[in-house]
Amino acid sequence: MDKRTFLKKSLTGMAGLISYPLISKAVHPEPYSSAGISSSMAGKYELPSLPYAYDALEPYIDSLTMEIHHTRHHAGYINNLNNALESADRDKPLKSIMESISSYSTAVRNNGGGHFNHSLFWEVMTPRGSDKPTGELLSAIESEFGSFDSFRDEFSNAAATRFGSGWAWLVASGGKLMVTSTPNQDNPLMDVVPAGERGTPILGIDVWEHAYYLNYQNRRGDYISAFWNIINWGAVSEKLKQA
Ligand code: MN3
Repeated sequence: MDKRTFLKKSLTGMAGLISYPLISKAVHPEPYSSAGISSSMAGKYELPSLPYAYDALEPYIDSLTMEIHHTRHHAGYINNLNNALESADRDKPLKSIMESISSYSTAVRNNGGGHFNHSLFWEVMTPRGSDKPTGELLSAIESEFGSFDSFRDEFSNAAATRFGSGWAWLVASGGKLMVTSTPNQDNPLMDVVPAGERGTPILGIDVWEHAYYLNYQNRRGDYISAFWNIINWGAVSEKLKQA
């Protein structure tokens, strides 16, 4: 193969790779709120559209990870949740199911948690992340943790030290803020979580390997550091107000 043919082949190969994420670049104009997740008229939960394109969070989270995470993992939890819920529970808001999760099956706990957690996760990220919150949220963080940097360290540490699969959270509870982490797809709304760690999650990071492995492999710490560039502090502030 001469140099020109080689170059041409390489570029064609690259074009194939580059065009792949563009297939599903649809952006949903309407933001949604994880706080108000309900099933549709048909009594089925549906996959919410992302409020940004799959490649919008690059280079911090790559397009292919976002697409697989949304269309396969999140969609899978929703499908399993729809199959696991008894018909009498289909009209209940997801939040109220979370709050009494001890009376549901393990399948509802894992998949209902998966649906709630991922809906929140998409919502608290943005391609236009700022490095810090402002206003009431910043004051609340500073009064609780001493400084924004201390909060950032505590949250990052909770995410880094969660053994195996799970989530780290910033939680509003009784007018206070705290950092917690939960295993699997549990979250701080669930009545199976220790009482002192229960509350309304207002920020969360998914530390399951599927959330970062394609780009970061075993470097969970690098993924956690990158997350701070894409936090939607406006959405987190809104959740604090509603908590
Ligand atoms: Mn996930």
